[in-house]
Amino acid sequence: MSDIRQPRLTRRGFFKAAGLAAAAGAGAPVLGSLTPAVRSAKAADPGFTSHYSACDMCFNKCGVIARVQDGVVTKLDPNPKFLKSRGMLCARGNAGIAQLYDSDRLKYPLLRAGKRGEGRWKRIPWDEALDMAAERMQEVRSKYTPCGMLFTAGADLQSQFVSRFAEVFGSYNITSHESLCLLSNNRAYLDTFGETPYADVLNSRYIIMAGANRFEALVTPDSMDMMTALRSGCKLVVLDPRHTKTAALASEWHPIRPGTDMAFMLAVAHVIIAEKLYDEEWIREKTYGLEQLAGHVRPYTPQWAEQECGIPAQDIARMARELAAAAPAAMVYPGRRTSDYSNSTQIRRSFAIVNALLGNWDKPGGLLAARAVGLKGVPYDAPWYDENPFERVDAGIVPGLFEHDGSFVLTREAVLSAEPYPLKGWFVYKTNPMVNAPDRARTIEMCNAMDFMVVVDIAMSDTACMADLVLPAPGYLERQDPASGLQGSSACACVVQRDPVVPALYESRPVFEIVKELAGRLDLAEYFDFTIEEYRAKQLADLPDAPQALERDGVYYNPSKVYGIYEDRIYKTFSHKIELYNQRYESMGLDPMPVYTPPAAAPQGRFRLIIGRNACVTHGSTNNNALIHELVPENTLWIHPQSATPLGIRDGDMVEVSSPAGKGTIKAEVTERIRPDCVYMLTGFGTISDGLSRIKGVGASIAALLEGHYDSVSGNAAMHETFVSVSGRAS
Ligand SMILES: Nc1nc2c(c(=O)[nH]1)N[C@H]1C(S)=C(S)[C@@H](COP(=O)(O)OP(=O)(O)OC[C@H]3O[C@@H](n4cnc5c(=O)[nH]c(N)nc54)[C@H](O)[C@@H]3O)O[C@H]1N2
Ligand SMILES: Nc1nc2c(c(=O)[nH]1)N[C@H]1C(S)=C(S)[C@@H](COP(=O)(O)OP(=O)(O)OC[C@H]3O[C@@H](n4cnc5c(=O)[nH]c(N)nc54)[C@H](O)[C@@H]3O)O[C@H]1N2
Ligand code: SF4
Ligand SMILES: [Mo]
Repeated sequence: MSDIRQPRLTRRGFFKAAGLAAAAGAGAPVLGSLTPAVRSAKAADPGFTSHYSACDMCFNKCGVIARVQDGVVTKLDPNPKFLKSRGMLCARGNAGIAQLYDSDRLKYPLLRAGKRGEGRWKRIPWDEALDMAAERMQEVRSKYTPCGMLFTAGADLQSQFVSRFAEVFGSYNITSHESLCLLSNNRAYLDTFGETPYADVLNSRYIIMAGANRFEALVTPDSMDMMTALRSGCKLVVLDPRHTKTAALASEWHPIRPGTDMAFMLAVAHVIIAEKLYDEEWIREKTYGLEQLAGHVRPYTPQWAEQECGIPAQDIARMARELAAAAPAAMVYPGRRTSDYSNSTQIRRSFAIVNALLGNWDKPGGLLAARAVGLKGVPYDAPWYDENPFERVDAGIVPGLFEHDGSFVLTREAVLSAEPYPLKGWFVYKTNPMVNAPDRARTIEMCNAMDFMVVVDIAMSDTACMADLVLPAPGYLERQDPASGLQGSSACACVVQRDPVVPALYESRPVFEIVKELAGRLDLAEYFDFTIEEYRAKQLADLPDAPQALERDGVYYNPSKVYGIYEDRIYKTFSHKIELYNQRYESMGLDPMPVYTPPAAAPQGRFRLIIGRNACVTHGSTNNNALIHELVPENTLWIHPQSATPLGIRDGDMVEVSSPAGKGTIKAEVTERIRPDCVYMLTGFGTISDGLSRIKGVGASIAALLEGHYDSVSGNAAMHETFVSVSGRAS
């Protein structure tokens, strides 16, 4: 762990930090033991140590310097040497202390004492908890084969240990949060460029951002680089049914009709091809299928697209020309979350195709290939279990399922139907499907279908409160994590790791230790016969300079090639070129080029429910944080005045929202920042767990309203396919 020199804390700075921590730690034993008198005495002599870490308040992993005073973390600062976040921490990053010292933290293992979900628990010792978990998992394994256990792990540096455990236990039923996130986007780019891209926002001259919100849905370094790019003259066009903060700062905003982005992109491709705005040499050398694409997009004129997406034809044609003039330092931003529609893969293919046509690839200002980080994998050979079924439980339903991530929505259906075989045990680590998967009622049924469900979390999340056994985990400031390679487009290819800044609080234990203990009890100890220290040494074996850099700077940079990576490389596609036309799709019976079908029209009197982020909130995991709660205390239903007025709904009224999946009561926010045919609400409210003291029952749960649609190619959740009705209600 690094102990780096920092300027001495000023009196004012100390009080600010102490106040922050005190606000965060109401009731927490560590801070509680510091009386105000002790605090001011310390202010006169502010001795503290500083420690590098990586923020975990979202997946971005921004570099952090934690101040520790008398064993207490008093402040989190950004690591100025961490280029991926351009030396910044966001509001959630600053609120990390409130997570560490939250009085709602899980403190010891809890065994269900009442009915499932009832919230009655019995404290048990760790040994008993681990013995029982191993025994119950063994029962599932012998009754239903090893594949009868499902393992679900969220975005985390230790999730690889959960996957490793699942595989040696013998189950290939592993799902990640990714099938609720960006898998259809990944599918589309893999099937066009052979890999998923990073966006060189910093050097771009023209960006079309459709269905992404970089000034609220923060992705580093893109969110910061977008500001810099705009100041240096980059043009940003935003297509979004909502007037987001990104739309507000953009050069142009078009409130596109939801579900019609493909119409826009096909028309852009039409103009580029009809006016020969592409580089012929690029097309000839690097791409496959221009002729087929030219024929395909001929009918998709801007005039046609205007009827579909509502953006004027002359604007579409102008944007196509402007994008082409700026190419290759230009892009249709690839976006991330594509949990939009049941044809999301094909929608995102249309984005990828426009980038491919213009050669916005592997050059400054365009989309970039992954850079070499140099971190080594730590392979292992999982044992073979003869009794196992042939495939994952969600296999064979969609053609483009990712073998290692699966589809949460399809897995849930398999659990409920017990087809093709029963799944009766569930190990959940650091992910919260009760809040983040669509159709909460189905997720509750899924929990109820389990013989045994264990959740490892830092808080009594809605998912944890449905479990049989809940195990308390330490947060990122309390644990040692393996090294992780991060990509930050042209900013960096780097490695970070974590060491405990303070010892783990209460009885919390990291999931690495949990699976190691379970492996020991299940005769699988040989697969976990290492420490994290040893694991890291293997990961860093090819990077001799890394340990010293990590110690000195908190981050190691690999000076690997940024541009021109594909100059002497073939593409990992069927044709070994960038695929405008996808032959593999054709052989699988899929459209080799995206074919437009209009989105379903809203039934009379109903609205399309759309989802999206707030810069201060991460999904469902920070809403209950004491500091963030002050900024975002509840969610509201955005509804346009044209829609609200005929329903007699005024700003601030309580309204009832209902869909075929469920209903909720929420405060209306009557605003022109959304199209009249849509309504919007933030995720993570309307929770049911007693353990979330600040937000239980506050606002409405969007997960309870969303229906469980999925993308027909990748199986990714399709969260924009639900129509809701809204009615006024006396407050
Ligand atoms: N503060 C914060 N930052 C985050 C996260 C967080 O939870 N909080 N989460 C992180 C994660 S995991 C991810 S995946 C990314 C997600 O990053 P984004 O994908 O950029 O995030 P969203 O807010 O989901 O943005 C989707 C936008 O699409 C709009 N939209 C809905 N339907 C349509 C449509 O049909 N067409 C178009 N053009 N637009 C549409 C919505 O109004 C919304 O503004 O954010 C990351 N950053
Ligand atoms: N309605 C709606 N649903 C969505 C989205 C949306 O925008 N709207 N976005 C989708 C997207 S893009 C994504 S990526 C997913 C994300 O979905 P999830 O993976 O469920 O993400 P989080 O809500 O961040 O849940 C993280 C869980 O981990 C716990 N946790 C936090 N830190 C720690 C820790 O250090 N250790 C342990 N053991 N637990 C910890 C939290 O308490 C929480 O229960 O949600 C998807 N679902
Ligand atoms: S974007 Fe914010 S919450 Fe996410 S890692 Fe960075 S500082 Fe932490
Ligand atoms: Mo995500």
